[in-house]
Amino acid sequence: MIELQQALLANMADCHPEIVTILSETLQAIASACARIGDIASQGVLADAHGLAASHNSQGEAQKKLDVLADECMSSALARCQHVAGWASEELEYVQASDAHGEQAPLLVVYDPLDGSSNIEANISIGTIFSILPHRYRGAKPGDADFMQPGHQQVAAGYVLYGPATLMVLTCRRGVMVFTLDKRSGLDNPRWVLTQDQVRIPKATREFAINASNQRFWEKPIQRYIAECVAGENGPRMKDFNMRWVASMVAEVHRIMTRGGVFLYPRDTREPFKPGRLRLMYEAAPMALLVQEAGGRAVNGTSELLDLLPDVLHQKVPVILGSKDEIDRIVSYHADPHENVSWQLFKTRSLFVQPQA
Ligand code: FDP
Repeated sequence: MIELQQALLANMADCHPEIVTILSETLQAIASACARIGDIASQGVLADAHGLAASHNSQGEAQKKLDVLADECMSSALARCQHVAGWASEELEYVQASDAHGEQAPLLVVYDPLDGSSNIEANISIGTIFSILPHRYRGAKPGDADFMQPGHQQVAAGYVLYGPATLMVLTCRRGVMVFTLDKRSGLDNPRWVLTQDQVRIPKATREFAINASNQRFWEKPIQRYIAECVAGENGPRMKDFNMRWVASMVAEVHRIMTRGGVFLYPRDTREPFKPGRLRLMYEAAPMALLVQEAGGRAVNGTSELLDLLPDVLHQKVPVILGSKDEIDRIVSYHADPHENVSWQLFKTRSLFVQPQA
């Protein structure tokens, strides 16, 4: 059985040994924090991890107790890691610079500690998403500007899925690996066993995931794509499709990693100044890197998610990702000038930026 450290050594065999050590120790710190989050999540009510906390996050959204506990697990692990100069969390308003390592450490970490919060009390799969970026301007503690890097600068990215099994899906830009947590190994030295290597997302699929209750707010290219899927054998696609919606992006992406599919949280007209629901840095960019490394594609409709430069820390974007043939098709619908005049207006850059409070 190959464990995390050994698997990382083999995966990064072409890298300088110092880089391998830095990345491997950082990923092990994150993996240990996630083992702890998974343990708290699995205790549920017994760990007082259900229900609302008495606080709100930076976006003014009510925080769940598990959001707060998960964030504490991640931030305390990162504060101890000598390779991490700073971190940004979906749950925190500002970036955090490491007291001890902020000036010299080579890495920045961005994370969503608890994805799919609405699933907690229903005991449905939830997850953690993380992204590792270079700390380019060493000698000073990192601030917001240091984190504003496009997704293609990521050194590594991954997610942990707290489902029937706890899985970590990881890329160091050399394909995608899946590790399964051996829950009997305990929390002091959790054992993550490599259970799949070089994951490939099938190019073709007959499955899509979208929150269909928002249909009336979608733009025309998405209306067209979903209508054609739903029309099945009788429509222009001449084949039947299946639909799934877990309401946890980690679980949706993992299903796509397992058997292909398309996940869409598109731009909609509910809140024009919030172009999408998902965050670029905490959710979209790390998932895009994983999907691309597994042979899939991830876009906002017209552009690759990995090319988007964040304007603000908590920027939201439309997310459309998964099996390549379907994403190519959806992009072509967005490019069709007859499809959607309002879409062309939306492409004005100023509308992508959320006004600051
Ligand atoms: P959540 O807010 O519950 O953490 O992060 C956003 C997210 O979950 C995604 O994981 C999920 O795909 C989506 O929101 C669920 O949105 P709906 O409430 O529209 O279903």
